[in-house]
Amino acid sequence: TTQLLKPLRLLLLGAPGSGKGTQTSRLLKEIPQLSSISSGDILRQEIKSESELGREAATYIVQGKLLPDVLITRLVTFRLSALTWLKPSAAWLLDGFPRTTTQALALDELLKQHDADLNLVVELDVPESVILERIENRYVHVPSGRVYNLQYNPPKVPGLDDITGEPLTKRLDDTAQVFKKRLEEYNKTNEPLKKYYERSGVLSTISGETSDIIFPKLLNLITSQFGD
Ligand code: G5P
Ligand code: MG
Repeated sequence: TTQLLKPLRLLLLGAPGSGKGTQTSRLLKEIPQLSSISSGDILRQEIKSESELGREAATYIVQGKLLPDVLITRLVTFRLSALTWLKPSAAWLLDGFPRTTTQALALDELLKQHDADLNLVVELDVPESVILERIENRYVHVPSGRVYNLQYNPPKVPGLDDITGEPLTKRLDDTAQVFKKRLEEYNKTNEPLKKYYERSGVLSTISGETSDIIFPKLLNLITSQFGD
């Protein structure tokens, strides 16, 4: 495992299917000090529990559209504030939020009030051509956010989560048609968001066709800046 000497506050960017969730679970395993929040996982849990918010979120998600900034920002910052994440010493990573510059500004504002900041933003750059197949073979365990792929990392028992033995499900938005829409949304919002983080000097890009290629590069980047 890896020890951090400085608190890492990382945001992972990347197209749908680029491996944000996959890299998140590997980092959590490798760096015990880290916690994570995934906006998509939170929304899928809300949908599963049939909350009012979940019902509203589902109307956007099934169309591959982003939720309104106000709604998602309220949801994620509420979770951030409920944890001890706003202490300057906390080390954490975000997957899927912020996704627009409006969301980025709102998060920065909140962090600034607590003398904290995002200190690393990493874009996972994976060719679109290899992503679609991943999505069609993806199964998820909603309560934990664990992701599987029937070829790449299949569950030990078909259809069941490795840890809890609970059933896996398909995501509502993992069809070829909705995926296309999600990619379009990503391509629209990602450039301005990247520019925003480029200006504050925290943006890095890691390219690779597989998560196995990307992970060591990502870990290297983190240890060179935050490790011993
Ligand atoms: P999400 O949930 O944030 P996306 O679209 O950003 O969803 P997604 O699809 O969750 O991202 P990922 O996390 O980047 O992709 O990828 P992953 O799950 O780790 O990997 C994909 C699959 O490939 C898995 O099956 C994995 O096992 C497999 N895999 C990984 N690596 C490899 C490899 O090297 N090789 C192979 N063969 N397979 C591999 O957002 C969903 C929706 O929620 C709303 C929006 O509606 C959004 O569309 N939302 C927001 N709306 C507004 N603002 C926000 N901030 C929002 N956040 C969420
Ligand atoms: Mg994900």
